[in-house]
Parts: sequence; structure tokens; C-alpha cells
Amino acid sequence: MHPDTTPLNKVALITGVTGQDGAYLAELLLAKGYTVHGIKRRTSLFNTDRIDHLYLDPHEDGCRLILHHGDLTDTSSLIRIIQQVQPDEIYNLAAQSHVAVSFEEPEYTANSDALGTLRLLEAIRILGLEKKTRFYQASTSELYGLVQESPQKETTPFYPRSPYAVAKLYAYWITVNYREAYGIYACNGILFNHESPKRGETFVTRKITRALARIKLGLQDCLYIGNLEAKRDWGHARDYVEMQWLMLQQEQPEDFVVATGVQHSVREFLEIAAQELDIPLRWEGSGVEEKGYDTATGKCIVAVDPRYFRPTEVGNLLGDASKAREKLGWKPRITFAELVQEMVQEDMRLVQRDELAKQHGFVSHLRH
Ligand code: NDP
Ligand code: GDR
Repeated sequence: MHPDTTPLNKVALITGVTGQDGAYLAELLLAKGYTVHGIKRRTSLFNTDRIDHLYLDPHEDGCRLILHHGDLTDTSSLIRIIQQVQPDEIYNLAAQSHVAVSFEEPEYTANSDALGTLRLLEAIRILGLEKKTRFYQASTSELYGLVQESPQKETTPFYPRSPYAVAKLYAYWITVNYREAYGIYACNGILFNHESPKRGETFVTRKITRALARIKLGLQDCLYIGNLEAKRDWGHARDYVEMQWLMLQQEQPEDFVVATGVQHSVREFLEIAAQELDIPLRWEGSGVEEKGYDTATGKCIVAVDPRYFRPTEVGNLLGDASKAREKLGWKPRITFAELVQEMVQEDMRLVQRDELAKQHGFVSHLRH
């Protein structure tokens, strides 16, 4: 049985349940007594690692996490699942969520991230669930892009800078429009970057903690990185999914910024992660020639690689979550230092496991 606190007998549907936020949100809702349905797209391998600890065989008693095959680009699957599940709450977390990848796959990104949101809202309408089903849209600080004011809050004008952000701009406004046009309880959470040990390996924080752990144990030589000067407001996913839930529990639907109000650069993140691993780091050179050396070994362990630069970059994001604090009493609990520490420690644990496999003759083919 999943641990129960206050059974609410509510039914939630999470798109993107196999992702970082989907896993933390499913855990939170199960602990609150929800029955949680998740939409998982078909993949050639299992990709449920992040939620395996929550999953019970459907034949066992007390199974409250149910997975359905579906895809945000496939309207019929979404209508079928929503009709079957009759959810009280839908959390739309599914997306092609990688900003750099969106320059390579702009059309797919628009289809899943922009039209996918429309398809879900239309499904609510087609099925006559406007009064029953509440809708949460995973909006993003990337909407602010080329920032027009700092820090950014709910009223700050948007200036998206990638196909991802432009697709999310459509999703933001279609959510507002369906709220105003059809009275659906629909909200946008404008979330600033949030990370965790469950973060995808190609986002910069996880890329750094994983690479440094591998370098520490001799499984990798060098971390190739893009723009070291980009600044972000980084929080912990566990804190942020609580806001996703809180936003759907209010009398009136509203949009909220979710952020820590503290900013760090990619370089600072890297330096703190290196400190955490006792790697003494010294920088040499500048721009695309910049390199980081481990002063204990003299080896180059970090190198800037322009392949990770973006055609249009978002250089400087900082959020103001005063509205969330004042109206919902929300504030983040996990500090930046704790976040980096947790990610580094968890990656060290995983890398030690890889190292052990290597020692026993299983060569690690993991990418880096
Ligand atoms: P992840 O990339 O970790 O997870 C995305 C999820 O969406 C995965 O489960 C993925 O499935 C699924 N997915 C992708 N495409 C489709 C599709 N076409 N149909 C169905 N499912 C699909 O993202 P996060 O958990 O980090 O983020 C959750 C949401 O919040 C995303 O919408 C993201 O854009 C947004 N966001 C994230 C922020 C962050 O800092 N993490 C900040 C602001 C917004 P699979 O496992 O198969 O890849
Ligand atoms: P972001 O996250 O684009 O903010 O989108 P990401 O971690 O990818 O990049 C953050 C910043 O780091 C710079 N950077 C690198 N990024 C990656 N991925 N790889 C590198 O090697 C690298 N080197 C430097 C980037 O240029 C950027 O400035 C995330 C996603 O979760 C979105 O879905 C979400 O909407 C936003 O956060 C808020």
C-alpha cells in the first residue's frame, strides 16, 4: 500500500509522469490519498525508472498509480484516457522540454508543447468536463527570455527566445483563454528552473554533477560545456510540485510565478559542485578557449565547446514569487547549497555503481 495521510478520494491525471516533475508530483499526490493516472508515451525500452518505486502491479490491492499509453500529439488517445479516467485534476507536465533541442526539432516541439496543451483543453470541453476538471499548465520562466524587467513576476512582459519558449507562449495563452472563454478552472505555473537528482542528464546542472562525479572516479576525462555566464534562479523540484498542487486547490484559478529569488551562474554551479567533490579547480583562458584545470592533478577537466551555445540565448533569469508567498503561503524549503549537495551525492552513488560494474568486467557505455 502507498502511505496514506488524508485520503481525498480525488483522481488526478498527470501527463509527463515519467519525467522529473511527474515523478515528484505523483509521489506527492499518492501521499495525499489521490488515485493517480499517468500518461506515458510508447518507447522501445522501459523508461519508468523515476516512478518505479511508486508503481505496484495492477493486480495487487491498493494500486493507486495507473499508467496509460498516450501522446500529446495524438488527440484520440488523450480523449479516450480523459473519458475513461474522469479526472478531478489534470497536470499537463508533458513536453519536449529541452530548449536547445527545440532549435533542432521546432515543429515537433510546437506540436507537443503548444498544440498538445490545446488538445487537452479541447478534450475537457468535448467531454463536458468544464465544471469538474481542473487544469494545471507547466509554464516556464523561458517565456521572459530577453528579460524586460528584473526580477520577473506575473506582470512582466514575455519575450520568448527559442522554439520551445514560443510553443510554451501559445500554451500559456490558450490556458488563459479557455479559463476566460469557457470558465474552466485552468492555471499557469510560471516555474523557474528546478532541479533534483531526477533531472534529465542533458540539462546543465545534472550534466555537471554527473560529469564531475565520473571525473572524480576516473570514468571520464573532461566536461564539455556551453555558456558559463548564463544565470538562473535554481530551485528544487520537490518544493515546486507542491505549488503545482496548491494552485489547483484555490477558490479561483490564477497564474503564479514559482522561484527562489536567488540567482547563480552556470560557472558558480560548477564551482560549488567541484568543491563538494574536493576537486580544486582553476580557470585559464577566456571565451571559447576557456578551460578548467584540476590543480591537484594538473589535468584539464572542463572545456568550453561552442556546440552547446544556442542560436539565441537566455542569459539572465531571476524570479519574484511574492504572489505565491502572500496568497498561498508558499516558499521554497531547500536551499541552493542543499540542492547541489544532494545532486552531487546522488551522482557519486550512481557513478560508484558504474565503477563497480567496470571493475567486474562490465564496460560502461554510458554517454557523457
Ligand atoms: P522532463 O523532460 O523531465 O519530462 C517531460 C515529460 O514529458 C516526460 O515524461 C516525457 O516522456 C514526456 N513527454 C515528452 N513528449 C511527450 C509527448 N509528445 N507525449 C507525451 N508525453 C511526452 O521535464 P520536467 O519534468 O523537468 O518538466 C515538466 C514540465 O515543466 C515540462 O512541460 C517543462 O517544459 C516544464 N518546465 C520545467 C522546468 C524545469 O526547470 N524542470 C521549469 C519550467 C517549466 P519521456 O519520459 O518518454 O521522455
Ligand atoms: P534551460 O535549462 O535552458 O534554462 O531550460 P538548461 O539546464 O538546459 O540550460 C541552462 C543554461 O545553461 C547553459 N548551458 C548549458 N545548457 C545545457 N543544457 N548544456 C550545456 O552544456 C550547457 N552549458 C551552458 C544554457 O545555455 C542555459 O543558459 C530548463 C528546462 O527545464 C525548460 O524545460 C524549462 O522551461 C526552463 O529550464 C525553465
